[in-house]
Amino acid sequence: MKLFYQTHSPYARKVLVAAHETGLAGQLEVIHHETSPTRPNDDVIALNPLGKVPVLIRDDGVAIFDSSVICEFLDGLHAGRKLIPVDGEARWQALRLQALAQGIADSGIAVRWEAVRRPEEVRWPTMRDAQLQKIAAACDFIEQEAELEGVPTIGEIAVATTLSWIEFRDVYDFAAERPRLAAWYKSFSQRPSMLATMLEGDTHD
Ligand SMILES: N[C@@H](CCC(=O)N[C@@H](CS)C(=O)NCC(=O)O)C(=O)O
Repeated sequence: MKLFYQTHSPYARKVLVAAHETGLAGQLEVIHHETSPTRPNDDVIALNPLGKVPVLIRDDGVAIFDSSVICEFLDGLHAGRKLIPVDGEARWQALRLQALAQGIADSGIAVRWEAVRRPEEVRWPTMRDAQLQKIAAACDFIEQEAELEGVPTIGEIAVATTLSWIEFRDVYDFAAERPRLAAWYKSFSQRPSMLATMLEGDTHD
């Protein structure tokens, strides 16, 4: 299988960490692609009309996206412990945590548009601050309510990879005054799956 990836994408890293955690990483040919709404990548658009990575090209040639769908597909390919619990409350907790992490990443990207990516004259600080507020509220929720410890699910993988990007791009200091989240993140970051998939590179608009 081929994975259209980006070395500085939180969503792409989530997929690759999930592949490492499930023992499937060796079956993926990882191909870096730069993407941006302002610089369409025709190779990516040919597979995903939204022009976004990650995209997984299955062995039968069919392209799968987005990151959450790819993770679910990969989770069906192995016989080990499932990253997405098959049923019960654990399933909904994991999927809700993943949704929260996706929302943090989406807001983080919106913050970067207003802070650095848009031409200066069309940046809107009110929107930047509103998106930062969402990130802060989501991090508070995780600090207070999420069950982070224990065997990692797709929820923890999504939170860790999103926070790694928030840290990498210096979007928001999520560790300040959130000791539980900070300690968990530090420990999770030492997992082999995380160490094998460090973020790198610049955004090109
Ligand atoms: N919901 C998607 C988001 C993917 C996404 O936004 N990817 C970014 C890279 S971090 C991208 O390719 N952006 C290009 C664009 O917005 O045109 C997922 O979870 O895979």
